[in-house]
Amino acid sequence: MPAHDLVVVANRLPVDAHLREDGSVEWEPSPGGLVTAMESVMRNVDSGAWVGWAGSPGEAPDPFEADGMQLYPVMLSAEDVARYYEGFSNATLWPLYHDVIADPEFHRTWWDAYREVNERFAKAAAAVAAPGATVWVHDYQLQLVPSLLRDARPDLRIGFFDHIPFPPFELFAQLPKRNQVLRGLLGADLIGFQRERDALNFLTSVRQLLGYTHHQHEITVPGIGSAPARVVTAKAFPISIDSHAVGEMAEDPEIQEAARTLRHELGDPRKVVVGVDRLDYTKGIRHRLKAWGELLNDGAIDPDEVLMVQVATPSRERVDAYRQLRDEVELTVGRINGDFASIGRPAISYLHRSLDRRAMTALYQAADVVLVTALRDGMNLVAKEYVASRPDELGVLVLSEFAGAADELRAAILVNPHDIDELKTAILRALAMPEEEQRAAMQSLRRQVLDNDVQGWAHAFLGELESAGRAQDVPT
Ligand code: GDG
Repeated sequence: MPAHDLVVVANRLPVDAHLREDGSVEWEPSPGGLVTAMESVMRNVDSGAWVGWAGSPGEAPDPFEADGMQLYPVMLSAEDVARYYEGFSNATLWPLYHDVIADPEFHRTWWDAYREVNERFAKAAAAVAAPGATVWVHDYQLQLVPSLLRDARPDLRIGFFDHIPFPPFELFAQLPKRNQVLRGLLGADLIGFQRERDALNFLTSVRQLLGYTHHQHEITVPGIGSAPARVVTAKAFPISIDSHAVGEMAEDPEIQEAARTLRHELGDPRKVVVGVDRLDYTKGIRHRLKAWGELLNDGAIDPDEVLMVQVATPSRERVDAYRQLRDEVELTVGRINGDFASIGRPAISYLHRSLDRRAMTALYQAADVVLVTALRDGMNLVAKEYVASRPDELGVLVLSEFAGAADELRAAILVNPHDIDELKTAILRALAMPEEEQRAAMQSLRRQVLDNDVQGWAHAFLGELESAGRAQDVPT
C-alpha cells in the first residue's frame, strides 16, 4: 500500500463520474464549496491523497489518479447514503448546525450508520497515511474520524476543518450523542472553524458538556490510562477562494465578451441582479424572492428595466426539506413571473441546474448586483467569487450578516435577511449606487479577497497544525 505525507479525508472525492458512449467512466472535477477550496491546494503537494466517496452507492471503484492526486474511494451502500448522508448528516446535523432553520430529525439507526461510516473512512485514511503523516479531515459528515484515527494511528498529526457553522451551546446541547461528537472532534490536534464565533461556541460546548478547561483557544484533554493529556487547539481559519485563478478567468476577453452577450440575450436590461446558490434552505432564497416580489408589487422596480437571474444548483434532492424548498421556490418564481413578466421577457430568469465555471464568471461580470442573503452560512464562497470576478471594480454585493464572509467583507451592503423591509431597502440602495461609490467599496472588497486566498488559508491551517501537533505532554 502506498504511503502519503498529506491525506485529505472528505465525504466526497473531488470528481464526478460521467459515462462515455463506450460505457467506460470518465472522472470530471465536481463543483461545491470544499472541492473549489481544496483542488488548488492539492496541486502544490508532492505526495497527496484524497479519501472520499465517489458519489454512487454500491461497490467503490479502485483507487485512481486525477490531477496529480491519488484518490481512494470509500464504499457507501444505498442504506449508508440514506442513513449516514441524507439522514444524520443532512437531516440531523445540517439543520441543527444552521440555527434549526429546518427541523432536525433524529433516528438511532442514522446515528449507527454515521458511526460505522466514520469508522470506514478512518480505516481507509489510516491505511494510506505514511508514518507521521498529516491527515486533514473535513466537515460535519466526519466528526468522529479524528478520534478513531488517533486510536488507530497515534503517530499521525490530525487536523479537522468544519466548513459549516458550529452552533451555540443551547442548540448543540439538543443533539443526541452530543458528547460522542465532541470527543470525536477532540481526537484532532487542531480544529478549524470559519468564524471566531464558531470556535467560541465549540469551546463553550466542550467546557459545559465535558467539563474540560481551556485557556483561550487551547483545550486540555485529560489523558486516559497511560495516555498523556493532550492540548487541542480550536480557532478560526476563514476559508477563501483561488482568487488568482478566478481573477485570471475574469480578465479573459472571451469571458468578458460572454458577459456582454449574456446581457444582450437577457434583453439589455438597465440592471441585472444575480443570485447563485445551491438550492438549500440556509441560503435565504425564499426571503430574497419575497423581497423581490414586493419590490415589483410596490412599483419600486420596473420589470422592463431590471431583471433578476437566480441560479439554483440542484442539491440533496432526496431529502424532504429540499424537495419542499424546491416546490416553494418554483411556485414563487412562477407567481412572480405570472404577475410581472411580459411575453418573451421574464421578471426572474430562473435556472435549476449547474453552470460551468466560465459561464459562472461571465454571469458575475454581467451582474450589477449580487444578492447573498443566507440565513446562516459557514462562509459563502459566492460572495468572494463575485468580488474576484470584477477587475473593473464595478458591481455591488449585498451580503447577509449571517454568512461567515460578513466578518471580512465589511464594505458590502450588510443585511439582516430576516427583515424583508431591510432587504428591500438594501436592494434599492444597491441598484441606485453611483459608480464612484461602487468602485470605492469594490476596491476594498477586492483587497480583502485577493490578499486572503485559499492557498493562504491552507498554509495557515497546515502551518498551525504542525506546531499544534507537537504540544502534547502537558500535566493533567
Ligand atoms: C459549504 C458551506 C462554505 C454553485 N453553483 C454552481 C457552482 N457553485 C459553486 C460556487 C461556490 C460553491 O459552489 C458554493 O460554495 P458556498 O460557499 O456558496 O456554499 P456551500 O456549497 O454550502 O459550501 C459554505 C463552503 O462549504 C466552503 O467552506 O463557504 O458556507 O456551506 O464555489 O461557485 N459552480 C459551478 N456551477 C454552478 O452552477 N461551476
